[in-house]
Amino acid sequence: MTTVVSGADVATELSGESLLRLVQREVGAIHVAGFYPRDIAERAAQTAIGHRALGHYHKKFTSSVGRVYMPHIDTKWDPAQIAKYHDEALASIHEVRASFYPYLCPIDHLRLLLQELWPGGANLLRLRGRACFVGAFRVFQPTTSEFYPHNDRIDQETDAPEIAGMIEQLVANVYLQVPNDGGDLQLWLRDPTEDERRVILDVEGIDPSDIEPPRLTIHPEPGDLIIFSSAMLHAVVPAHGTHRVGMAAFIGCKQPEEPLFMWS
Ligand SMILES: O=C(O)CCC(=O)C(=O)O
Ligand SMILES: [Fe+2]
Repeated sequence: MTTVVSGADVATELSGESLLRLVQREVGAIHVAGFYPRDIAERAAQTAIGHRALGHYHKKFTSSVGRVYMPHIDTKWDPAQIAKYHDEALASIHEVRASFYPYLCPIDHLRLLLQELWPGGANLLRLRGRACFVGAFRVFQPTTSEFYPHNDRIDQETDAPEIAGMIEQLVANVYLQVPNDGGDLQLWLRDPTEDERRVILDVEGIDPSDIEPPRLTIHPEPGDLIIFSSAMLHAVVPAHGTHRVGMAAFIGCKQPEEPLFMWS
């Protein structure tokens, strides 16, 4: 993956051009304010907070953050967990979609837009031919939940042949509920060093006092869409007052003429 970031510019529109610039690392993020209606977003946040499938990430620093349905990172190279992830994937996608009915689920909307805007279109990721889940809700508890500086890369989670040729991994978050106080997204706009990479693989986060201040800090509003490189360092600071709730999807990028791939 390239390391060049020419500035800390943020694109405000989702287009084929802004996506190409993000993948080239010419902009630090795409931030579309009001991507999704605020009232429907806030209702969906309540569904996520009370969801029967709300569980937790498995690593030391991320375990305070709740997520609905199994994310790929929790497959942990374990054949039984990999089988479970793929067995449940499509039913989980359908349940997420149904939970928004009669409205369009924001991650489904994004999936359609990427299909239309990216030169090579966009597909659901399949690994060894099996469909992945996409559309995880993430629930940060007030005050206690945070993500330390980390990065996310599918090539650290699988060696399935479908990921060969990926040049960048993005992550899209649609924010459903964000308190006014805290919950900022921080972006460092650089890849982790080899030492940082080892710490992240071990505990899924670097102590924030061990690195320089972030290059970009964004306070999302409910209904906003933010897309950035998940391969570069990023963090979420604690939120105060209410839960911080979002929906997240990873986006794998090959050459522009190849389709994007989405999963959670
Ligand atoms: O919730 C956010 O703002 C971003 C969380 C994150 O680390 C990610 O989506 O990879
Ligand atoms: Fe992340």
